[in-house]
Amino acid sequence: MTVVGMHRDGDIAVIVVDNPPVNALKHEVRLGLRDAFASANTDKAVAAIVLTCAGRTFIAGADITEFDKPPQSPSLIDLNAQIENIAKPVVAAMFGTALGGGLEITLACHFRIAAPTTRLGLPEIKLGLFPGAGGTQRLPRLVGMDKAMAMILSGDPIPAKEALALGLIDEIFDGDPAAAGVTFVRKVIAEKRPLRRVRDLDDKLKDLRARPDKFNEIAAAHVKRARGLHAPSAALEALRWTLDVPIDEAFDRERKKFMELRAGDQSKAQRHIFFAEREAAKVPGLSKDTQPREIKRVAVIGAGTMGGGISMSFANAGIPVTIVETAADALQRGLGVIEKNYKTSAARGALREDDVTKRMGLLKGTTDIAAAKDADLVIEAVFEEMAVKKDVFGKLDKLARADTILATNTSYLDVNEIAATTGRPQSVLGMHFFSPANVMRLLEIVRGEKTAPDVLATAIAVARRIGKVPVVVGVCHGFVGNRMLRARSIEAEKLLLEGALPHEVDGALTEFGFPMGPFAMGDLAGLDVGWRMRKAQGIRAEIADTLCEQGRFGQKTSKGFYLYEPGSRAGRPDPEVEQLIVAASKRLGIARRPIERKEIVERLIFPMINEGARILEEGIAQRSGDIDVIWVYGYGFPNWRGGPMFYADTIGLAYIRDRLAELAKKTGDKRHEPAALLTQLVAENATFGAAHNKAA
Ligand code: 3H9
Repeated sequence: MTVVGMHRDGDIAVIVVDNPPVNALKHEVRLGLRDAFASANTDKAVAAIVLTCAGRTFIAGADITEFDKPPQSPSLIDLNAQIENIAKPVVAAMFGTALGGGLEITLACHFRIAAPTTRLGLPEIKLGLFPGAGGTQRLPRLVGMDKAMAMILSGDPIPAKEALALGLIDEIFDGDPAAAGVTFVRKVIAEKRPLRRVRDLDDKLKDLRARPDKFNEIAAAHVKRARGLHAPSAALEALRWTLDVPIDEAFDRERKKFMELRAGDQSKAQRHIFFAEREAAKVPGLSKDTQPREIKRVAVIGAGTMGGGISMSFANAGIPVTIVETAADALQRGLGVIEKNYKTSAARGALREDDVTKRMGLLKGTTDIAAAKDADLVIEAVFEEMAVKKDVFGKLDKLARADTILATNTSYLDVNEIAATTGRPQSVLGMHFFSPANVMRLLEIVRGEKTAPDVLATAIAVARRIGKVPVVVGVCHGFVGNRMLRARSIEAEKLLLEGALPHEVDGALTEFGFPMGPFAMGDLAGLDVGWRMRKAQGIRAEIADTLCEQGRFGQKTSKGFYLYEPGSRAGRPDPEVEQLIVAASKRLGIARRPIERKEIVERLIFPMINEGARILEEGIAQRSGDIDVIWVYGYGFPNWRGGPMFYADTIGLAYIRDRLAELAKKTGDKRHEPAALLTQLVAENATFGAAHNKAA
C-alpha cells in the first residue's frame, strides 16, 4: 500500500499521507514524504505544495512502536529541514488531531490551516519525551515562550480557535482539507506573500532574550509538577536554548536529548502504559463484530459518594441519569453534593455556568426504584453488603426491561452470587468505579461466569464514552486492584509495628512516585470504612483499629494517622499516634528497629507483585499490562515506572523472588512465598511483559 500519495490540482501539488489509523510517521511515511517533497520541489510545473492526510485525522505523531528499534533515516528532523528550505509555498491543511511529530512537520511548512474541530498539541511529555523534531525550537518562535512552554510541558492539545488566536495557524477552513489547502495556497501566490520560515522568526522572543530571568519565572510553575521526571526538565533546558543557542546547534542538541529520553526507563514505562491502556480494552474471545447494546439512559441506585460520582460521569458525557435513593433527605443530600461539585468546578473556571445547568438537568432524583425501569443500564452503588445488594438486584430484575444491563459497583463482593439472584445472569456484570468516580479514569469491568459477550462489549463501549479506561477482570475477592492493595496494606501495618512511623512509610512511597502513601490515603478515604469491613470479616489491624476505637477516622475527624488543622488536608505527624504505635509493638512483643526507605518500598511493592502474579495464574487478569493500567489509573502508581508488573520486569524477577522467599522464611507468612508463576518466569529467564502481554 502506498502510504504517501501525490496528485496535482493545476499547478499545485497535493501530498497526502494515508497510513491508517492515525497517519503516524513510520519509516515508509517519512521515505514517501521525502520523495514526494523532493519531486514537487524540482518539478517546474509545480508552483506550491499542500500537505494533508487521508482518513480520520491529520498526522498524530511519530510512530511510537518504532521507538524500541534503531532509528532509520530520514529522520523527521531531516525531513523538516528539507520542507522548510523549499523555495515554493508549502501549506499544511490539518483536521482531527495534529500531534507530536505531526504538528512539528507543520511547523516546518510555511503556512498552516486547520478545520474548526482540529486539536493541535505536542503530547510527547506524556510519553516521557519532549518534541524531538524541532518543536522545542520552532513553537516558541511562533507562539511565544509562555504558551509554547505550557503546551510542551502539559502535553495537552489546544483547539483550532485558540491556535488561530496564537498565530499557530493562519486560517480555519471548512470543507475538504486538500481543496482548502489549494484555495489557501493560491491566495498566497496571488498576494505574493513571502514564505514564512518559522526558524527565522524572532519578534516573540526578543523581549525575553533581553530579560532571561523572566524565563525562570515562567518555568517555575512547571518545575513543581515535574517531580522525579526527566522529560520536563529536559524540555525546559531545550526551550531555553531558543534564547542563546544558534538554531541549528539547538536542533542537534534537541535530537541528542530526545534520543536519550527515548532510551531511558521512564519513557519506556510510559510507552508501555500507552499501549497497555489500548490493549486492555481488547478481550480475548470477544469478537470485534459483537454489537454493543445501545445505552441512552442510565439509572444509578444510591446517591452516596460513589453513586453521585458515577452519575456525574454519565451526565458529563451527556447521558441522562435517574438517581434512586431510599430516603428523600439522603437523595437531596446526594444531589446537593453533585451540584456543589459542579459549582466548584465552575468557580475554578473548569466548567461554564450553563454547563452546570445542563448537567444538573440530565440528573433526575427519585425515591422510587420503579423509575429505573426505563434505563438501558442500571448501576447499583448501595451499601457494600451482600444481603443489601441481593435485595436490590432482586427488585431490579423484576422491574427492568429484559434487555436492560444490571451492573454492580461492588469493590469486593462475588459478582456471580449477585447475578444468581436474578433471572438474567447473562446481563449482569461488575462496573467497579474508583473514588472520586467523576475524576478517576479507571473502570474495572468484572466479567461474571455468565456475562454475555454483548453485555461485556456494551460496558467497554460505555466506559470509553464517559472517558474512562476500562479493564476487564474476573471475579475474586477485591478483583485486581483491591486484592493487591490488601497485600500492601497488611505490610504497611506490619512496618509500623516493626519500627517505622506513618510519615516514614508514606514518605518512602511518595518518594517512589505515588501521590500519597497508604496512611495519608486511609485518612483521606476514612479509616472507619476498612474498620467496618475488617470487623465483618473478623480480622484485626492493630494500629488502624486502635485509632478507630479512639474515634480517629482520618481527615473527617481531623485526626487519624495524622493530625489535621481545620480546613487543611495536609496532615502532620502526631506524637500521640507515635506513642500508640510504640505501645502496640511492646504489647505484641515486637522489638522495634530502624527501617530504611529501600526496605519499606520493597516490603510494600513486592507482595503486591506476588499477588499480581497469582492474579495472572488464576486468569483474573488477562495480561500483566492490564494490572499495570489498573494501578496507574486507579491507585496512582507512577506511570513513569510503568505499573507494578512492568516495574518488576525492570528491576528483575529473580531479585523479587529472592526477597519474597527471604521474607516468607523470616516471618513464616505463607502469602510471601513466591507465586508459582514468578518462580516459573525466573526459571525461564522470562518477564511478565513477554509472557503475558501478547494479544490473546
Ligand atoms: C512524537 O511524535 C515524537 C516526535 O516529537 C519526535 C520524533 C523524532 N504511533 O488511541 P486510539 C495506535 S511521539 C503508533 O485507540 P483514538 C493505537 O495504539 C508521538 N501507533 O484512537 C491504536 O492501535 P490499536 C506523539 C499509534 O481515536 C490506534 O492507533 N503523538 C500512535 O482514541 C488507535 O489509537 C502522540 O503521543 C502513534 N503515535 O485516539 C499521540 N497513536 O488499534 C498518541 C495511536 O492497535 N495518540 N496509535 O490499539 C493519541 O493520542 C491517540 O491515539 C489519538 C487517537 C488522539 C491520535
